Amino acid sequence: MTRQSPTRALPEDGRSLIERSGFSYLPRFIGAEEADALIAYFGGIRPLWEQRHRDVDHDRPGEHSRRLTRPVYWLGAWQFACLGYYAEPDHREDRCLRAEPFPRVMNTILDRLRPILQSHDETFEDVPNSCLINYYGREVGDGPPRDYARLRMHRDGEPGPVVMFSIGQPGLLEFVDPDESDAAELAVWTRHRSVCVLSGPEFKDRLYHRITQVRFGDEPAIASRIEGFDVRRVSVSFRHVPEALISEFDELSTQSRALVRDYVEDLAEDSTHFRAQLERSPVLEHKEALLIGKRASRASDLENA
Ligand SMILES: O=C(O)CCC(=O)C(=O)O
Repeated sequence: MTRQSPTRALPEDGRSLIERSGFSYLPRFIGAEEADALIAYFGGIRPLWEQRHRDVDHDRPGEHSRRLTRPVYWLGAWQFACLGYYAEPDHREDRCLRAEPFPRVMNTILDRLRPILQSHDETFEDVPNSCLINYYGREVGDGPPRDYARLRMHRDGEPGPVVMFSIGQPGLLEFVDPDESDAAELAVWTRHRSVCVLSGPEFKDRLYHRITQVRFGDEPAIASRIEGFDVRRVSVSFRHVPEALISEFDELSTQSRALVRDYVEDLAEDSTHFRAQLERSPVLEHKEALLIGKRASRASDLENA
């Protein structure tokens, strides 16, 4: 029997509550003051433009690399794109680096969500301990602005419900089954201060999700430390990674440490947490990295002489 291709769903405007089995959309769940505290937090950290792939072979740097569509920052456990994200059941080890804790405002909102998470999956007792902060906006500089306000179709591979906060301009969240059609089976304009919860076989396993556009507007203003980039929406997606699989820097394999070391060095410029992580490098490797750094700066001194 062939399944009928779904017709493209008209987007929900995001002003009203949506409850389906495995999906909740909760408009204005985040209080106005909580939203201000989140915006202040987003403006204080320095997100990274990560590459999807990296080459450890220094003779062919970045050969297969592609930048993510948006700058990101992880809390709890950093899942670097180049290490592959955590996904049950096969992609678990050697990919989650211990990151900074959630700020208090996030924990307060998550505490209020607990009964809703329970109603999604009463067997799942773990609380979210890793979150991805996505900055959507456009690059502004000398040329015409390039809009990066989108996120490719994907599924999140961590076990249990996923929670997503939306701050800023409405983003169009679409759910699709690529085996059936490219048409969205459900589309919602996720508005400022709203929360979505996804769980179960339909919304976590069968359907993929993506952000296809973000509206323009001035309020609320979202400042960021990303150079040459105007942010108009930030989302935070919370997940749970088994605690035993969150590694300190020195517990990652040598290969993984080599792939992410320069990101961790960038993060360490602003973060005592990541400075402490770097200090955990095996002593020889740390000395080697310092030597490479010295050699590189000597080379650039010569070039600039
Ligand atoms: O921006 C959003 O609302 C979706 C975020 C998301 O799908 C993710 O971080 O995995």
